[in-house]
Amino acid sequence: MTITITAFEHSPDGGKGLARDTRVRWALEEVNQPYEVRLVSFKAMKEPAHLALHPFGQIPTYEEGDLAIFESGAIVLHIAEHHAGLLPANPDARARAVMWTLAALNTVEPPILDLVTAKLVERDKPWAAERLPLVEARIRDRLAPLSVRLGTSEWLDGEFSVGDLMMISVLLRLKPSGIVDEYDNLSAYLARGVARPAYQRAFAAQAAVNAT
Ligand SMILES: N[C@@H](CCC(=O)N[C@@H](CS)C(=O)NCC(=O)O)C(=O)O
Repeated sequence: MTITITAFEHSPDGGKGLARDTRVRWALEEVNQPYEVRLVSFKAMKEPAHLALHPFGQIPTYEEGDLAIFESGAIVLHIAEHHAGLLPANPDARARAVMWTLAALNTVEPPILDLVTAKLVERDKPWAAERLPLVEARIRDRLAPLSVRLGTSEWLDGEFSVGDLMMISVLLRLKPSGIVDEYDNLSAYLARGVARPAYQRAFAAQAAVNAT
């Protein structure tokens, strides 16, 4: 069955790979599944056809046969559950891979999104300069323990898993801020992630869309 995902017709980041279709593309590349992409404009995302797929009018979505789902975490976990390569066989290790996926989305990503909002949406507000250090401090509150837990390991829990894929995807949004580079092991972790051939293919595919 054909897998179809949605992505921005013109990504606001101009193809830096920060839109959330990249993590879905990466998961599909890791498990060697071909996929098609339906590009949507900001206008089309808020129209009935897309809203039927995604009630919040966002990307990414994932369609395969009768299945249509949204939320990048749900999509990536679905891919990991149905194809070998992103979840360990051992049940306890699988549970931990899911745990890291949710930790990336629920614990690490929120303050990072706050920083994006603070820099892009709120930068003209009179209180913006005062708020920024608070937002950055909340990010460091997450990165410091993450760095301790990763230690000298290659990945978060043994073999590379969907948990690493999501954590690295989330941390990549911090690259422009330089904050992640304050933690040598996290910086090296990101470098290992983006060096994976599957990530490279996913990045190139989304960059190609945005180059046109
Ligand atoms: N929690 C959702 C967030 C989806 C999301 O924010 N998508 C962004 C692109 S990365 C979007 O569609 N933004 C346009 C909008 O919200 O109108 C997920 O992980 O899939």
